[in-house]
Amino acid sequence: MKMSSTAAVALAIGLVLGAFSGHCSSALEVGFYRGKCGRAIDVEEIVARVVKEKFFKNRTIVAALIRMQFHDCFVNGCDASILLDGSSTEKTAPPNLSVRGYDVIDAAKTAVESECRGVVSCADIIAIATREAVFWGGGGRYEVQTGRRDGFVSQASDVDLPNPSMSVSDSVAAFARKGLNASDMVHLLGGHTVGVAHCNLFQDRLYNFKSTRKPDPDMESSLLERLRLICPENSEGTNATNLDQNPQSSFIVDNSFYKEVVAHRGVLQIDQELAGDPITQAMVKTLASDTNSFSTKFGQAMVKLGAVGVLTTEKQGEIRRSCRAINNLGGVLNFN
Ligand code: HEM
Ligand SMILES: *[C@@H]1O[C@H](CO)[C@@H](O)[C@H](O)[C@H]1NC(C)=O
Ligand SMILES: *[C@@H]1O[C@H](CO)[C@@H](O)[C@H](O)[C@H]1NC(C)=O
Ligand SMILES: *[C@@H]1O[C@H](CO)[C@@H](O)[C@H](O)[C@H]1NC(C)=O
Ligand SMILES: CC(=O)N[C@H]1CO[C@H](CO)[C@@H](O)[C@@H]1O
Repeated sequence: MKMSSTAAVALAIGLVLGAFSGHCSSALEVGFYRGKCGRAIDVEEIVARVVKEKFFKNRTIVAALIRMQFHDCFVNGCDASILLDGSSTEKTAPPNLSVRGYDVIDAAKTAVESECRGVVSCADIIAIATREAVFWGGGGRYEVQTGRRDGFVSQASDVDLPNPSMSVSDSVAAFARKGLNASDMVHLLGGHTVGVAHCNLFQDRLYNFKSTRKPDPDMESSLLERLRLICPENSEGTNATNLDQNPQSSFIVDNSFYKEVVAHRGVLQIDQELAGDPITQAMVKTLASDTNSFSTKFGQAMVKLGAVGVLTTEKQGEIRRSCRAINNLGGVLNFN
């Protein structure tokens, strides 16, 4: 076979680039920690044990971890910046409101460090722990990618999460800025099949929707009645209710969320609009009627979310000793 000289040059460049990127190991992969802590130690298994134990004490950690991964990845990439303590870090920004599960990550990190010091990032622990939580929540098992490093930056002022009264098209645009398309968004919002929302985040829909002094006409009447009891008018809105209003399924990671919104039983405005907006309506209907495909699609979307803005080189990020602090700011001291 004779090759043109341009093709030969292109091939040579390709080989050099290939070797170079291999050397930097700049991509996530399934099983990144295999062999990195000695042959006998399975990092994912250590995290899995901790999550399982926590789950059997309190199954609300499923929702807590799913939301934590979303908030971490959406702000500044999946770099565990949401875990950093401090007076103006991401976790202090208003939309964090009740992100939970920090204790699960701390426990998993402690367990991992005791068997394999200084190797496993907090960002990867979030991803592995969330995968385990989805599994115990009934959402099936997806292969989780690892190889992230932990970031150095966490600022409340960077937090630009979508809010629940955003339109579907603005929300699609917000996801697109993170490299996630409309179908990823629809699948990820299926995360609202577990967990709770506090009244102050949807109370307008019950009493004064879009300043009409009327409830949202798109909310089914028995749900409206029920939510008005939980969230009295002019109350502070600190009560909470399940995002998935099917009582048989409120804690289960399944397609029930889509069935509920199709039946006008969505709690958040964005959830309800997903069922009616021409951009997302057909996808929502399909997911609502297909009991089996959701877990696969949700897993794939979580993997894609888990790759947003990741740090993979030594220069970009570190392996934190304590997930709550950057190493050179006392992480090592705190941990020892
Ligand atoms: C347009 C995008 C989104 C908006 C506007 C939104 C909004 C919200 C709001 C307002 C709450 C209630 C918070 C509270 O009252 O404490 C919530 C909870 C939750 N969200 Fe989202 N969310 C979005 C996307 C996502 C995505 C992509 C996921 C995961 C893949 C997710 C997972 C969750 C979970 C699991 C909860 C329950 C948390 C718990 O029970 O602790 N959300 N979301
Ligand atoms: C589980 O955790 C949630 C949220 O922190 C809390 O409200 C609930 O009471 C806990 N349930 C149990 C059984 O401990
Ligand atoms: C969105 O991205 C997914 C996964 O990367 C891909 O399979 C799908 O075709 C894309 N959908 C659209 C509507 O672009
Ligand atoms: C919280 O919800 C309960 C019903 O579940 C209701 O009786 C109570 O008034 C609500 N409290 C506040 C402060 O909204
Ligand atoms: C865990 C945590 O830091 N939560 C913060 C979330 O944001 C609110 C409002 O800004 C703070 O009061 C919480 O402390």
